[in-house]
Amino acid sequence: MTDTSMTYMQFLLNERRRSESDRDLMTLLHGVATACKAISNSLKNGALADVLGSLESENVQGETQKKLDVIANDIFLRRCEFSGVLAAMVSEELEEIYQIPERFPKGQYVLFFDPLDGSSNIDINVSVGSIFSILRLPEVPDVITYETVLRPGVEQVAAGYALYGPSTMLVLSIGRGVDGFTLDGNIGEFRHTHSSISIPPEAAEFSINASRAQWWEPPVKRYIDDCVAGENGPRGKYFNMRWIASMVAEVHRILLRGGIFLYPIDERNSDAGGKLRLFYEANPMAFLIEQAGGAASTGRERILDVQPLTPHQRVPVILGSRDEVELVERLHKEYDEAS
Ligand code: P6P
Repeated sequence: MTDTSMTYMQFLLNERRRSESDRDLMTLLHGVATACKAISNSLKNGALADVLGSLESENVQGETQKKLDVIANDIFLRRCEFSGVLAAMVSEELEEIYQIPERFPKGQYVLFFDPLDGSSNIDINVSVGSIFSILRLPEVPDVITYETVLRPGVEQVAAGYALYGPSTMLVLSIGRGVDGFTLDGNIGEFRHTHSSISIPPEAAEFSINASRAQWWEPPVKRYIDDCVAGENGPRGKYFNMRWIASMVAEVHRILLRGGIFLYPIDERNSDAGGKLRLFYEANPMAFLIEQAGGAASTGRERILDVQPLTPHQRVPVILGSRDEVELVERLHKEYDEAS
């Protein structure tokens, strides 16, 4: 039974004592949680505040920025840059690496973040989230370049997300399992509500943008067709489908009740390498999913083993209940060997 009286900070202090975890990492994780609380506060007034709608600008992804994309990005930068533990930050909303201003001390951590994922859902009041990933640099050069931070996801020391839903939650792993915290508005603190989250190995739900079926590779089409065939098909059981178009919400559901999420490479996104970004979507979610006993793959490779080549690199993402992800990987292997 989870002790819900324990706050996020008490949890972090316990973890630091339990495992001699780095004090600086805990400082950074506190800053991230503070940023998420501030973003939650910005979101909750919705149309009552002048924060909805789009700007004229585009981000590095070529996506029209929502006002809240920029607000959330600024919140992460302001709430974390002064911590004294960061070497740099990498944001989905910034083309260049964010160098820590000279007026602040620097540290050995790099924070990657998508400040507001699923932001196309904001104007229709559907759940969105923030995703973060933390890397510890073995040494800190004077100027951090992309070559410094282009490290595989297996080197992450922590990752997590905030889910701005009916309640605001923060889900975190520092490499010793996955825990969930719910924001208590009465005290302005995240409280420990989910201990040692574990994904069921089997699934009865799949998540995919089915409007792209015409462009899928055969192994993906075979897997989805077999799920849709239900009890009378090769899987011999019914599968339900969910698609929220907010990765944080999909991953949260999968962590709590199992399932599989697929954003595969297809004919339309293959030139870009897929849709979802490696550094601040795929890697942190893969870290969490594996820490909870699931699996995360491109279909052909473990996501955490992908060697990054460019800072805003995109990859195919297939993650969730281990048995399902391994089945999709087998279908890709059979297809590739037969091709
Ligand atoms: P589509 C949101 O833009 C996002 O990056 C993920 O959060 C989400 O899973 C996916 O893209 C939705 O993609 O093609 O359905 O709009």
